[in-house]
Amino acid sequence: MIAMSIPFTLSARHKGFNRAEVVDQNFIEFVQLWQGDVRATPRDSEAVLPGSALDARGFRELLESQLISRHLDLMARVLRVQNKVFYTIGSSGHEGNAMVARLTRHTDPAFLHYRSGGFMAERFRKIPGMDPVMDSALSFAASKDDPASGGRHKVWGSKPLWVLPQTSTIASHLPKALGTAVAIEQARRIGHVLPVPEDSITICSFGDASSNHATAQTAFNAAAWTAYQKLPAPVLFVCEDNGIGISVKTPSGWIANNYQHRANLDYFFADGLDLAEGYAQVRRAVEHCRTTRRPTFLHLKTTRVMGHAGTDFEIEWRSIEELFAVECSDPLLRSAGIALASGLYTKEQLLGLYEATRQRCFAAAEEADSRHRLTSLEDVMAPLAPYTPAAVKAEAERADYADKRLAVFGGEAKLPEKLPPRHLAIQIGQALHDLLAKYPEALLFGEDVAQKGGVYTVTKGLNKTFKGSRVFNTLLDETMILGLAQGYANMGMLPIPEIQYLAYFHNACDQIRGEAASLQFFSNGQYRNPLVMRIASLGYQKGFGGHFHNDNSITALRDIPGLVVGCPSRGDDAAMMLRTLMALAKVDGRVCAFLEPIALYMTKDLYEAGDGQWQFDYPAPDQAMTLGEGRIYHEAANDLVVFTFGNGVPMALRAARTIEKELGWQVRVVDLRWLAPLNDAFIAAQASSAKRILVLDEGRKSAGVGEGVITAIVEGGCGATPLKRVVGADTFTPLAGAALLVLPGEAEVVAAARELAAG
Ligand SMILES: Cc1ncc(C[n+]2csc(CCOP(=O)(O)OP(=O)(O)O)c2C)c(N)n1
Ligand SMILES: [Mg+2]
Repeated sequence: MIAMSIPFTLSARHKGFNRAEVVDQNFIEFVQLWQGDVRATPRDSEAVLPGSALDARGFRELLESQLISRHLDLMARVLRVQNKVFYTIGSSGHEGNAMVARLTRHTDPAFLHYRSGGFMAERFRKIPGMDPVMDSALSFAASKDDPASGGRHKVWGSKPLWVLPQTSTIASHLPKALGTAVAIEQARRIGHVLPVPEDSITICSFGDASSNHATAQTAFNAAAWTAYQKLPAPVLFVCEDNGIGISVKTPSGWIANNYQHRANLDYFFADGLDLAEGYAQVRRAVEHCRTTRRPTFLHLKTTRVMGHAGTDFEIEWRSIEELFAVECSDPLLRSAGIALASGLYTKEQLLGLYEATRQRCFAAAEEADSRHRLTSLEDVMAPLAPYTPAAVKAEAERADYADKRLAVFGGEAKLPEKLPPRHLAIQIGQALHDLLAKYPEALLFGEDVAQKGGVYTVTKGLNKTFKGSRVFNTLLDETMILGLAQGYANMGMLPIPEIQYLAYFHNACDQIRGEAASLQFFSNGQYRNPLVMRIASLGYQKGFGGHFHNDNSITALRDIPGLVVGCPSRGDDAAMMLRTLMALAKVDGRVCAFLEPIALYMTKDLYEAGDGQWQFDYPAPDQAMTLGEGRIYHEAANDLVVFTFGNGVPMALRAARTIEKELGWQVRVVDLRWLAPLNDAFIAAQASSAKRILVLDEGRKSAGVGEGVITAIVEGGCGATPLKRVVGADTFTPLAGAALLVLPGEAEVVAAARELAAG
């Protein structure tokens, strides 16, 4: 540790309201007043100070990175008030994270804390010709030219530097960082070619307060669970401990106490305030992670100067003495001391560099302010949900894997399209066999999916056929299942995670809502995490009752921007929809949800027991379905048109018989099949020829699919057509027969038709 006396007298100016100005002035005064001994100037390859692992060149570059980070912060505080910058959460006090960047590679995927200015400036060095100042300025200015997000968010991100942009939701990136680490290792086992070197690690930084979050704990637990089984998980968790989260202090010593002795999470400490001291410590952690491939926890000591953000006037809620003490721990003062004591810089040179960096940041910011911004909704949404229909169709119908199919299904005669008609569960299983054969990079995983084949045996046999490296059980943690999925996707694989019940998707929803579905948007289409999430869903189960196995809330999925949601009612549709979803993922990088109605898994009959009318021929592998394409039963009928999906389809077909008998109406049933995005034009077209309309929605009344269908009907110009809705109640679902009081039933469909007949 380098002895560091801070030569300030607490002048009146230091009591100022604007702590950014104070911190800025502190640096200048510190250099001007510095009075230590100067050693002989080291050569580039020599230690910057005796005993330090950091050489002179490394120190100079790290110092420059720190200064860039600091002046970006200072610039942001000044230009925010002029409306030239739109973000003031800074990195001041955390600039030591530049060491982590220096000691890792630009191909080590990085998932970064928002205080990563130092890390970024340093990582930029890894590719000559890149300019961290201009790129950051464009991001601060929300310019369309911002290379990270195209002006959608102030976010640390870079495609060439393998920095995947993160959302503002603290800790939400830890599961996918671990997932990416696991994927790096798993690639070899499935013969997948990685986009990064095989010995890469992932870097995941976050704050001390964030480490308490459930999503962080999930990742630590899963990392340890993995390592405990001697499976590799080369993730470097970097906890940037500044001792505070906005205004809440982390109990002193908590991070060390909480993580130092966790089994299978290897703890290292580094002083992020002192480059000379911290460098060797950071290096030990990085080397440990890279060579042992074990989850590694680097506790990086930092501080936070200039408050949480520009809007945080700390002086209003902390004592001046406390603020002053924090400001004295500023790592840039420590770096300045090393710079001067080592003889690498004179005071004039150091202040010259400081001011030149300031000028550079301001010049870049002014330039960024003159660049164009996002000015149309089309521009904003362009990367959200890419869709290239022709390419998706071609991919979905691509059936150039005949040999693999023969091997998977066990010969020509056993190909599913040659077998008698089957029900939903079997045909989903067959389709998944097909898709895993078609896509060697596809993986299927979740709770109980392997040997058991899932709670409903839908995935039975896949584990045997495709082995444990491609079809496997995970730990019981939906957040982590979806984090893993994003990790595999980041590494170019095609994950098919399974969520055991819809209620348990809600438990981990943010991993799709906040994370997976937003990646293309916030990276301006540069990163994508394609995945097809299968969820056993919806009500009417006879075997397994209660709300949590019968949850019918589709709303939470429908309003996730960019998410595709499909819901089949029969096996042949399910097979074709899965092909389309996999093609959407493969071609356009889309995030997809497939809601499998549990109550229809084993349904074989439609009207009478034993009629076998809800079993269908398996569609040959070159058959798929266009996104948004519905299925129409009794197309010519128009006395009544029923819009429905999932369990509603066979229910509506049964009710239609009664209605035809009783009211003499011809009834058309329209299976929407795709619940997000809803095909408004298709709905309006079907409605336009209807004399009466019934919307049968097994989901809940408020904000459910039915509302969207009715809106499409009205906006499509059919608002005058008599219409009724039969829909689930806004309640949780009770156990046993009482469940049917909550959910729509056949009798209610018939009753609604009668009401329409009565006018
Ligand atoms: C899930 C979530 N809850 C709350 C917030 C609001 N928030 C932003 S930063 C922050 C404090 C984080 O503190 P810490 O993890 O220590 O990081 P630091 O800012 O100190 O670097 C909070 C509560 C958020 N972004 N995400
Ligand atoms: Mg903190």
